[in-house]
Amino acid sequence: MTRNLGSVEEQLETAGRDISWALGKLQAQHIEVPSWGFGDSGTRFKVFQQAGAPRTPFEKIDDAALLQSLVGCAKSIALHIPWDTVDDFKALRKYAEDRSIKLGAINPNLFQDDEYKLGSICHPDEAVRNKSIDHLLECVEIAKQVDSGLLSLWFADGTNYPGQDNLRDRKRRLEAALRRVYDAMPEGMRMLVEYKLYEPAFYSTDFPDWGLSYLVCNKLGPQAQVLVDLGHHAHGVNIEQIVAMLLTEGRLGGFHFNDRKYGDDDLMVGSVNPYQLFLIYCELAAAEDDEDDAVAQECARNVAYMIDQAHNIELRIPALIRSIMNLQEAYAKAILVDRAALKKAQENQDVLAGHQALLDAYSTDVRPLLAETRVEMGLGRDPMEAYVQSGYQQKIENERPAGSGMGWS
Ligand code: PSV
Ligand code: MN
Repeated sequence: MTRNLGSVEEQLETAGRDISWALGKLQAQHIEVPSWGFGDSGTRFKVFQQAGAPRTPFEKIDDAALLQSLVGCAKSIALHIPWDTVDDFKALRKYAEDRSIKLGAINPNLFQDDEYKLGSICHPDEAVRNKSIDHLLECVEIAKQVDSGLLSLWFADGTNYPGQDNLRDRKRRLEAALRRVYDAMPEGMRMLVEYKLYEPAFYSTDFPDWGLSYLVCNKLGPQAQVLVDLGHHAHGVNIEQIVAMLLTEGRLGGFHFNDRKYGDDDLMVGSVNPYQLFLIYCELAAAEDDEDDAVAQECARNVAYMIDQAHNIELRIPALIRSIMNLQEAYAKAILVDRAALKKAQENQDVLAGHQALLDAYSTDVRPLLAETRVEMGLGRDPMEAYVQSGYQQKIENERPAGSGMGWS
């Protein structure tokens, strides 16, 4: 078969790899989509309603299935409970599996009830803490029913004012609560603990950074790992270094992919800072192949890659397609790094040669390689174009008028 892959072939040869190796790697890439990414969402100023927004969790699965039929790597969908609560989770699972979709991470929601004004598992009132623990335990049960191995936790807990609560007591409360939940998890289930420096609390956040998440996971046991949401850091933080550190400790559990300019903007991943995304994937791709670091290798091979985005002004399914294409490009560039040259440069203390090894991969146009990957998987070369041709947007806009969708309110 003749292929015209441009500079990719050259870069692969330089890196000592061949095309079938690259195609194998790219076909194995997996990205989970969030159920909430399909629905209406907004800022604290306005929720914009789109025609075509899904009205039930089943319709979210329909959208995920259509997306998967175009991209081939979005095999699972994360659920948010109670946003995606149904009477019969086994039926939801069957509905998904009939459409070749797996139900993915279960995300408890501990931030929307009035009782949670001062927090959930860190709340000063034991009754509120117990209510939140019950919800977490319910989510462990749901995860079992839908055959999901992931409980993905984010807490809006924190304080707005100095003196509002005792910071050390709050830490003790969260540790006690998570111990109960951890102990209820079956073998094989993982708890992913997300952190975020601020918002909605403005003075202190109970899980403010990877340090606290790591510390708590370490105390809980091997089934607890850290979740890195790209939008949850202060400006200038070196996220790829956090990724590298967590990999060496075997505690990198997963990602919430998105991008931002200012805060937790939940923009499409790779839309603002594609170079950072590439550098993150460089750490992951290197660890995946690192036979000399068994802990990092095992950890990298089990990372849960999930998108966590809100599409407020753009069409949602195309926005998710664009996000997935950006993730594919970042990963494809990362596997093209000439690691032998990189290692040699580092050993020779050649700063610029090491940097160039990364830039050579980053500058390679991987789009023809990704188009080829899709063709090998029986898909169209361009999922954006395929979406337009599918007529699905018109179909859902006709069937689901604006205002009928489910989502934030
Ligand atoms: C919080 O900002 C967060 O990143 C958590 O992952 C939530 O589950 C998600 O966004 C949706 O609100
Ligand atoms: Mn998140």
